[in-house]
Amino acid sequence: MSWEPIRIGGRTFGPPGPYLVGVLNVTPDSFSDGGRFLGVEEAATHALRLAAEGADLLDVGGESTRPGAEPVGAEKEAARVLPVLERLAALGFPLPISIDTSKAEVARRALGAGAAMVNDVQGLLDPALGEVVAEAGVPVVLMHMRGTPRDMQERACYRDVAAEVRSELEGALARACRIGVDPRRVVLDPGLGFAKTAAQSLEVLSRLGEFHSLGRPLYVGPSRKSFLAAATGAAVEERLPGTLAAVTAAVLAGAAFVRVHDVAPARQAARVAAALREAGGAARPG
Ligand code: PMM
Repeated sequence: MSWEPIRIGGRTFGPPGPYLVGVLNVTPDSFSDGGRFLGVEEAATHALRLAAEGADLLDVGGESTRPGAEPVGAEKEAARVLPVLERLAALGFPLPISIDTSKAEVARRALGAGAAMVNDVQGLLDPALGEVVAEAGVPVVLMHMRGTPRDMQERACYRDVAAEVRSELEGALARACRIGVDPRRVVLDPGLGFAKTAAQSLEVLSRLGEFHSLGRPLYVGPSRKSFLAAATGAAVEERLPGTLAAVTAAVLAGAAFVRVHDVAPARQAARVAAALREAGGAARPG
């Protein structure tokens, strides 16, 4: 669970965490909040609310990654996120911001508009994005998935899901290093719900401790996802309790960052889980 502190936008994020990443989707079609924050003012107001609720970071995305989502072009994606980043900069937004994108052009422009980190659900599959990250010297989240949001669920085929996701993340880290990304700036995410069935996402979360041997801080995004409904059948707007159970499990297993839509309740759950972890009430991850 030990990792070197990582600098994000002038702040230091050291072990053990957990740090709360608030989600701001400026998309018409994200699965749980699509269309809610399309206007720049609504988006900025929501970002300020997430900060006031205790987020440590803000993750801004302009392309939906829900299963089956249609891809959007770089121009359209940039046109959604840049005005929001500019507005947040003008307001003196207090938290570092990551840009959730797999496109080099969007990342480059977002970093120019004040983003301090890149969050790539494709794990730097596109070397051009790797070059942007390496050149800017910013931290990056490499998330595991297979294929694209359009076809990823067809690729949810594993003999040992946790071992294979771990080894593919190791490959993504090596790929990033070859492009020139400093491994000390890399955060790794097993990608709950991406190219995984509900049972596979649950297994990856329950075996998160196995990912510490990668030597990097771990980031997880369970918020409102459909794997939470496997046990309960809860509709997307009813998944907060399930999300908090998953946040608790992730923090007990040593997650450094948890990405959530509902920051205030998740922060309370994460703090209790962290206190339990500290108290030795949980199995210590390896
Ligand atoms: N999940 C979503 C989008 N981006 N990024 C990372 N690193 N990890 C995730 O689990 C993740 C992500 C999908 O959720 P959303 O549509 O609610 O943003």
